[in-house]
Amino acid sequence: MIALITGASSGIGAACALRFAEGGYDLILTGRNAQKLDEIVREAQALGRKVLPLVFDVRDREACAHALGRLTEEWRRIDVLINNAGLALGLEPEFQGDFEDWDTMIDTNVKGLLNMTRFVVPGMVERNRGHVINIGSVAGDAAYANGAVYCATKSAVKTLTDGLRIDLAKTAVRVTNVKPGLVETNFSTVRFHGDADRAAGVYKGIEPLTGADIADVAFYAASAPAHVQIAEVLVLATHQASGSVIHREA
Ligand code: NDP
Ligand code: 8X3
Repeated sequence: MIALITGASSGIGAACALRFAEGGYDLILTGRNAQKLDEIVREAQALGRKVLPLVFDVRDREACAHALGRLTEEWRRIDVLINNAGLALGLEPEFQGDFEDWDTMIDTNVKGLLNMTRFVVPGMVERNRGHVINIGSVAGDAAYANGAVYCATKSAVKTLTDGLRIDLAKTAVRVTNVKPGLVETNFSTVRFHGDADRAAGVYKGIEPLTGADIADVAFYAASAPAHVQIAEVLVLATHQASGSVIHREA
């Protein structure tokens, strides 16, 4: 079995790579940072699996087409696509947000996910076999203060996931939206443009989820019997109740 995981060089994607490797999958791992990706490739190989790293930007449609078009017959039969690559940039009121941050979030979280879906899913339909797992977010359920554009991209992920499930209903291909809450990864450092102290504040006073917690959920969905489709899973830290209700110890 083969899983293709986007954004596998860090956080949730890296954890999914290791979980699926442990579970017996060979892996196609993607990301832009070749060095960080290589570390995960070596960890997954140490678990005895074949791993193919592909370095490209999911926003670049030509690069996606090129990378996937060059797959050998052996690697082409992708069983699970995890559309995980994504990011938030900035935390400002909608009327003051940065245009470039908005473009990057929309191009990555929405159009990048669509690029990968468009290139990988036709093969699944042809084989009448496969599973698309999109990493959405609690942020897609409702807007929270200063996060409207990121929330909108994750709301789009929900709609695109539901739409794909509808369009694939006559096939055996399954579609899942895994929606995490606070997960301690590189996410907040990226959001705050490298400000690690500000990022650490996001996880203060609460035990957040880990990438491994989310990887377990994705693996569970992929391992369900063929007639069971886990459509959507909201996964929160115990002291988080919604995108904006978080209980923190003083
Ligand atoms: P990280 O910053 O740790 O990882 C993000 C991954 O996405 C990296 O591997 C990065 O790789 C990749 N990536 C980003 N942009 C691109 C791009 N243009 N092309 C290819 N790869 C890209 O964050 P997380 O692991 O937390 O985030 C993973 C997903 O989970 C995201 O979609 C995020 O929105 C979602 N999520 C995160 C939550 C959290 O609290 N952490 C909660 C809910 C959802 P590289 O830099 O090598 O390109
Ligand atoms: C990431 C979780 O709550 O920071 O999607 O938006 S949150």
